[in-house]
Amino acid sequence: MERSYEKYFRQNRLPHMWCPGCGNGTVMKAIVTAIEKKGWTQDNTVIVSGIGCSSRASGYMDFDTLHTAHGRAIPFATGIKIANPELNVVVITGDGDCTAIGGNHFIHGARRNVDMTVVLFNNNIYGMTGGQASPMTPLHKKATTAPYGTVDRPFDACHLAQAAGATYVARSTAYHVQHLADMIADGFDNDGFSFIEAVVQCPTAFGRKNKMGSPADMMKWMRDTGVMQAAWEKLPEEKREGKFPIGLLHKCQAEDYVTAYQQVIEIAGGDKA
Ligand SMILES: Cc1ncc(C[n+]2csc(CCOP(=O)(O)OP(=O)(O)O)c2C)c(N)n1
Ligand code: SF4
Ligand SMILES: [Mg+2]
Repeated sequence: MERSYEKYFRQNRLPHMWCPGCGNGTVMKAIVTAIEKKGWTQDNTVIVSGIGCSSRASGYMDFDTLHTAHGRAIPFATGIKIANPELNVVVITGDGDCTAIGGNHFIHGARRNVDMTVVLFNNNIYGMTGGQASPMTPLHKKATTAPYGTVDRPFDACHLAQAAGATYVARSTAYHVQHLADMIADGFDNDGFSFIEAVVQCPTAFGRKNKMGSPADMMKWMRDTGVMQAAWEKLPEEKREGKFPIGLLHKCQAEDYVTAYQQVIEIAGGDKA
């Protein structure tokens, strides 16, 4: 039987503002699928987002939600988690939101290993403001700020998350819907900073400028360029050009920030006594 996810969305906020063919709704649905899979509820889950097309998702989702300032979702989420460690905290962010204006918050959230799951909607561009290049726009791709193609080398946000200390790092795409939901659900299981990059099509601001065809063509591009991690490892260097690995990319154990902070509170309380 087809399962209904309607209850997870604020009907009075629909229809959404995303362009026809935008992949943001697919990633939003994957998050909800993962929440349901883990048995999390609308009362014990908080969704926090920054600013951008992708970050509008928090307004459509019927949980306790916070639509914060551009790039600042992770510090807000950190405060929520510290104030009430029982809550499940999910951050929705864009490639610009997370790695440009929010880049510092991102690396320090990972460094502290705050127990939250960050889902980065990577459409390779600033969608909301009309198509400026982001730090994740691939080399030589066009943007309104790079009409001849960008010469800035892009971040690999997964490498960045791992290097900064994230304890779970994965990537998937809006084409690999079930895989994406599974990667997010596995991130929920990690007691620490979990980071999932969801590659997503933006036919309006990125696809059109780079002649990537219809939204369906962009999904085929994700199908053909996203390579499962096991196959990626066997792929010779010359065949990796233009492609990227998807799946679990990194996992390790480290004490999470709330547990460490709790110990400080106990020590400080002990001093007073
Ligand atoms: C402090 C501040 N600076 C700039 C902006 C303008 N702004 C809004 S969204 C955005 C970029 C969004 O890009 P991204 O995070 O990739 O999200 P997308 O729209 O692509 O989903 C910018 C620069 C803002 N809202 N606030
Ligand atoms: S501009 Fe791009 S990311 Fe924004 S709603 Fe339209 S297709 Fe989606
Ligand atoms: Mg973007």
